[in-house]
Amino acid sequence: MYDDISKEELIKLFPEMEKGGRLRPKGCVPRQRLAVIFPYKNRYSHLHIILNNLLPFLTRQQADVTFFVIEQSPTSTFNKGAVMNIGFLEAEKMARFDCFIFHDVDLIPLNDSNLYRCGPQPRHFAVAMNKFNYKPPYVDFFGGVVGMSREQYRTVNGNSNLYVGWGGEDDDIFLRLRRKGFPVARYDLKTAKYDMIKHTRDEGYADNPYKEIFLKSAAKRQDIEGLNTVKYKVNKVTFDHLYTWITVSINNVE
Ligand code: UD2
Ligand code: MN
Repeated sequence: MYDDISKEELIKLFPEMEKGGRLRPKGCVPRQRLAVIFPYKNRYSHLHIILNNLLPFLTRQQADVTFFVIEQSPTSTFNKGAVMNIGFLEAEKMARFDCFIFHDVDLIPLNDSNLYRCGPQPRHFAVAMNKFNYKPPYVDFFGGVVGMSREQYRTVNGNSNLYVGWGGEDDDIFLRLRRKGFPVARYDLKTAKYDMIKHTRDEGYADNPYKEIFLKSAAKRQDIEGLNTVKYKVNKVTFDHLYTWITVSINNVE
């Protein structure tokens, strides 16, 4: 299931999807409507490999889910926190989603009991990964795949937009959650198990050298910087068969 697959093959495999990338079960109306948000830049093959895995997985979980690809313009350094904020805001404009799942484009869930739904606590889904010998790398790890309700994401003021380059944004939102009194929910290591498709660091995605400094002020900044201050421009929206694809520029950088 980790082999490359073309978009055309995927469309043939999942003809029942609705325009804009919505999958929903026949014969029942799920209680939650999910938005899966992929922060994305130049990972075309990963995107289709992950969909080849997530589509059957979420079909088995009887999910009503719409996929959003939020693509940052190619010339600027990737800012995953800002891209996730944009995904949340743009998805909100399209429909009333109950649950937002922010999903690395290279993480494949391995256990069907890892239920993609939101609850009273924000959930960290990707606890155990091949990359870290199927154990969390540290106690407060909140990276990879996480789920939050609309209210939870709004209460913490989303992600910080300051983390340009690799690292830190996941620890920042963990501190935001803690400050607002949200304990994080996690399934056990057998359930919350993932494989990361093997990859090297993307070009132009160097470690953010300021991440430790920013993390010190995470709690102080939280209400004045985040979802309520993200500056962006939508360049194009495409309602494709497999996903709603939104290309964006951040902070006036084309
Ligand atoms: C870890 C975290 C991830 C994030 C990152 C640091 C895990 C499982 N995940 O991932 O959640 O916190 O560290 O910021 O530990 N992306 C692109 N194009 C790019 C760069 C990134 O599409 O050029 C997206 C893509 O969805 C990718 C995600 O951002 O999966 C995280 O980037 P990564 O896979 O390079 O980082 P990684 O594996 O160290
Ligand atoms: Mn990765």
